[in-house]
Amino acid sequence: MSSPVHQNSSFSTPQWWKEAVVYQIYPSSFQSHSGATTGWGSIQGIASRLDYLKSLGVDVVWSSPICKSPQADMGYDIADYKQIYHRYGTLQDVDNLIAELTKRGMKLMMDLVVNHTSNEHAWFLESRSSKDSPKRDWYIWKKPKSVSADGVPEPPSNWAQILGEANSAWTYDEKTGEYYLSLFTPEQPDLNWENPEVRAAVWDVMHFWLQRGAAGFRMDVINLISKVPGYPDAEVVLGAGCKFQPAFKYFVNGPKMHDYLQEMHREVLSKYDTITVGEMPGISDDDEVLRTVGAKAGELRMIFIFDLVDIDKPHVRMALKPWDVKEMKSIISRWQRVMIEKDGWNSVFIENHDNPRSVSRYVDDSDEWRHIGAKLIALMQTTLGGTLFIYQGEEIGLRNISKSWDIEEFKDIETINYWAKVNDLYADNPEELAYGRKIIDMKARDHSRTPMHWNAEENAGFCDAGAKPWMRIMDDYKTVNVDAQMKADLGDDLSVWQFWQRGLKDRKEHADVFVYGDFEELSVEHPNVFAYVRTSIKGEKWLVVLNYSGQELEWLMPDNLSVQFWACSNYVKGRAEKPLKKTIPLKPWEGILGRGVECVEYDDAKFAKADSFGYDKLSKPQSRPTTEISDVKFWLVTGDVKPPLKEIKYEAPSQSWGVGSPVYFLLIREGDLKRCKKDFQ
Ligand code: TEU
Repeated sequence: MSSPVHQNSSFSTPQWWKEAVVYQIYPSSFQSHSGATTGWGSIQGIASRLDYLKSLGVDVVWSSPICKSPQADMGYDIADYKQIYHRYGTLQDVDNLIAELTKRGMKLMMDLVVNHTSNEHAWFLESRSSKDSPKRDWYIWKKPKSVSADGVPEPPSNWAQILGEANSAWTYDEKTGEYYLSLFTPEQPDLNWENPEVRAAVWDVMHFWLQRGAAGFRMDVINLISKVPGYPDAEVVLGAGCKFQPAFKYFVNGPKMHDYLQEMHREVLSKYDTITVGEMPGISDDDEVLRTVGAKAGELRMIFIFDLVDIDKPHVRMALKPWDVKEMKSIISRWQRVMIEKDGWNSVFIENHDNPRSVSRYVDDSDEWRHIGAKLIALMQTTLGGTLFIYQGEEIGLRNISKSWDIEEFKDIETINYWAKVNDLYADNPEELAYGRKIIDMKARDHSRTPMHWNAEENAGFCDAGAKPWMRIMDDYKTVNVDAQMKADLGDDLSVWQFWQRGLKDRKEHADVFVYGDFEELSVEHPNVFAYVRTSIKGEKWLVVLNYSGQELEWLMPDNLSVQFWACSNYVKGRAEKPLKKTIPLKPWEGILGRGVECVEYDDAKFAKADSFGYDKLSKPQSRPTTEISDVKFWLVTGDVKPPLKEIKYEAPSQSWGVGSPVYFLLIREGDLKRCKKDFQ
C-alpha cells in the first residue's frame, strides 16, 4: 500500500488553517468585563484575555454566537445577524476585538447559525404574518397532516425535536393554521434553503462578517440545510410513550446539501482566505465526508465529525450506550487514516459546548486522577493529525458539574426539556427518575457551560464580586483555576495548563510530524493502550503510548521498533525513564511520547530490490542503530538524518512504520556485516 501523504496528495501541504490552534469560547461563560453587572461574559472580556490565549499557544479564537438573540438556545437562535447581543457588547467591541487579535497575529472565527433563525428574527416575523407574505417561503410551512373531529391538528410528520425529543419538530401557528418546521426548538424555525433568496441572504451575512475582518466560520449544523422532500414519517425507534421519533436520516446530509455548499464556495468562500469548519453531526460515511472536505471537493476546509463525542449516544443524545477504549481508539484511528488515504482534512476535538467534559467522560475526574487524566488527553490531542480545537477550560482540566447540584442549577433548554419529559413519564417511579438524573449527570450540555475559573477570588475572576454569574460556578475553582496552574511550581511535574502549553509548542515545532504526518496505530487489539506512530514526510517518527485505564500495565512494543528516548510523560516534567524497546511498563492513565527509531527486519526480496540500485559499498551509518546490528541486514535512517544515499521508494510491509514513505536505506552487504558490527562496538 502506498500512502497518499507522500504521493499526489495535498494532505501534507502546509496551510495556516491546518496548523492553527483554535480555541473555542462560550461567550456567556468566558470572561465578564470589569464594571459589568450582568454576570455574563462579554466581548470586552474576551479582548482582555487575548494575551492569556496567546501565551497558551492559540492562533484562532472561535466564539459561540454573539449576535442579537433572545437566548432561547444560548445564542443559537439569532434574531439579527448584523447586531450584537446587548450583554456581549456592540459591533464596535467586535471591531476592537479583531484589531487586538490582529495585533497579536491571531484571528477570529464566527459561529454561523443559518440552518435556522430565532422566531424573533424579522424574516420569520414577516414569514408568519400571512400566507401571502413575500417571505412566507423563507421558512418551511406545511398544512397539518390531519385535523381531528374536535379540531385538533396533527403535525405533518412524526419528527421529534432535537432538543426535546418528547415534542414535535413541527410547531403549529394558530394565525395561519399551518405548521413550521423547527428541528431544534419552536424558537428556532428552519430556514428554507430551497429558496434562492434565502441563500442570497446567507451569503450577504457571510460577506458582512468577512469584510469586517472575521477569518472564517464554524457553521452550525450545516449538514441539516437540505431536507428530504415530502418530510416522510421516521421509523419508530423510541419506545412506548414516545409519539415523536428521531428523523435524522431525512435531514442529515440531505439531497441538495452539496449543491448549496458548492454555491456557498462560489459566491463567498472562494473570494477570501478563510478557515471554515462545518458542524456535521450524524454523518460517518467516508466518501460522503470527503465530498465536503476532500482536497479536490474543497467545499469546506474541515468538519466536526461526531463519532467520538457520540460514542455513548444511541438514538438521542440524552441517553446512554456502553462503549470501551477499543471502540474509542478505532474511531480516532479510522478518521486519522481516512483523511490521509483519501486526501481530506479533519478537525481534532474532544470537547465543546454541547458535550460533557473530557476528563470526566474518557478518563477519571476524581481528585486523585483529574490532573493526570487531563494531561493524558492533552498528550493525545496535541499529537493527532488535523486542525486542533481546544474548548475553554479544557486546558485546566475542568470537570463535570457535581452530582450534588440541584436540578435548578442546570440552565440548558435540552436538559430542561429532558427533565420535564422524564417527570411526565415517570413521576411516580423513583428508579426512572434517578436514571434520568444519571443521564443528566453524565450527558447534559451544562457541564461544559459553567463559568471559566480564572483565579481563586470571588466568582473565580469570571465576573466582578458584586455581580451574580448567570450560571453557578463550580465548587472547585479555588484549587482548579488558570492563575494557580500557570504559576504552579510542581517540582518535577507540570500543571495541566503548563502541560498543554508545552504540548502546543511541541506540536508547532514539529508540525510536519504532528499536524501533517502519517499515522499508524500499533495497539489495535489492546483493550486499554492506545499507541500510535506519527511520521513526517522526511521520515521523522514519534511514538505515542497512552494508557486509557486506571491500572498499571505493560505494553509490548513491536519487535522492529524502539525509541531513542521518552521525551515526555504526563507524570514528570522531564524525560520519562522507561525501557526503550520491548516491554514498556505504564502507570495508571499514563501517557508517554517517544522519539522513534525503526529497524526494518531483513527481507530477502526487498533487499535484492534495493540492492539493485547499485549501492554496493558500505556506507558508514549516520547514527547508531538501537537493535543489535546482527539482527538486521540493513536499517532505516530516520528522515532528519540525511544519509549520503540514494532515495528509493520502498513499499514497507503494513505492520511497519512509515507505510509507503520514501525511506533511506543503508545497505549492508553480508560480507560487510562483521566489519560494520565492529564499527559500532
Ligand atoms: O448543535 C447541533 C446538535 O444537534 C448537537 O447537539 C449535536 O447533535 C451533538 O453535539 C452531537 O454530539 C448545534 C449547536 O452546537 C448547539 O449548541 C445548538 O443547540 C444546535 O446546533 C442548534 O443550533
